[in-house]
Amino acid sequence: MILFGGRLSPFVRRVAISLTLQGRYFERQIVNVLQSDFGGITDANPLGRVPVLRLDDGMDLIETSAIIDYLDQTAAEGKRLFPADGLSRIAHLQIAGYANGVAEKGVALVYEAIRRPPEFQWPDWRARLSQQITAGLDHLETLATSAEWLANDYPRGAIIAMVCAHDFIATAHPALVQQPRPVLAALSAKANALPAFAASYPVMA
Ligand SMILES: N[C@@H](CCC(=O)N[C@@H](CS)C(=O)NCC(=O)O)C(=O)O
Repeated sequence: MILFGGRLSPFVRRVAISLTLQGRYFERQIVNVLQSDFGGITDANPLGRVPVLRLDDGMDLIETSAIIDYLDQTAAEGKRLFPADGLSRIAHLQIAGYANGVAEKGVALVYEAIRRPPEFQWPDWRARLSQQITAGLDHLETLATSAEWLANDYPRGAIIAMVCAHDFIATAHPALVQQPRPVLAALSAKANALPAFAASYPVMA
């Protein structure tokens, strides 16, 4: 399999960590979608967005949650990242949903604060995005108190999503993680002690 995407993307990182923890072999192809030709990714995804996971049969999968659903549906015994069914599956998907939401707002703020030319800056919109990220992280701090690790300290999919969102905001918008969120910080520290997390820690392009 080939995973397309950059080193800053929290979504690409979620997929990379999920693949690694499931023990799957994959190649990384670094793509910068902010280039004028979308980094050449439009053959794989006409929307020009990453992550894209190219399967061994050549099929291209898009959307982080759909990609991870594929990985779970085809996982080896004991390697599922989310509960297979029931209320617990819904609860875990909801946590991942909040985490992905924080990541989405963080990506939007990257475009606003870092990529948009200074003459087109809109401070009110940036303040709104920052407020949403802050509120989202505060909510994740509450949700993280019930984070469940599997045997051998194998993190579940919801933990991967929370840590990817937290670490992305810490990298791209450090001012928004100044206020203490000790549970989330401890979760991130524990996860990043694992090679799958450490090797994919976000890097500003
Ligand atoms: N909902 C999508 C979001 C993916 C996304 O926003 N990816 C960003 C990179 S972090 C991207 O490709 N942005 C380029 C664009 O949307 O033009 C997912 O979860 O996969």
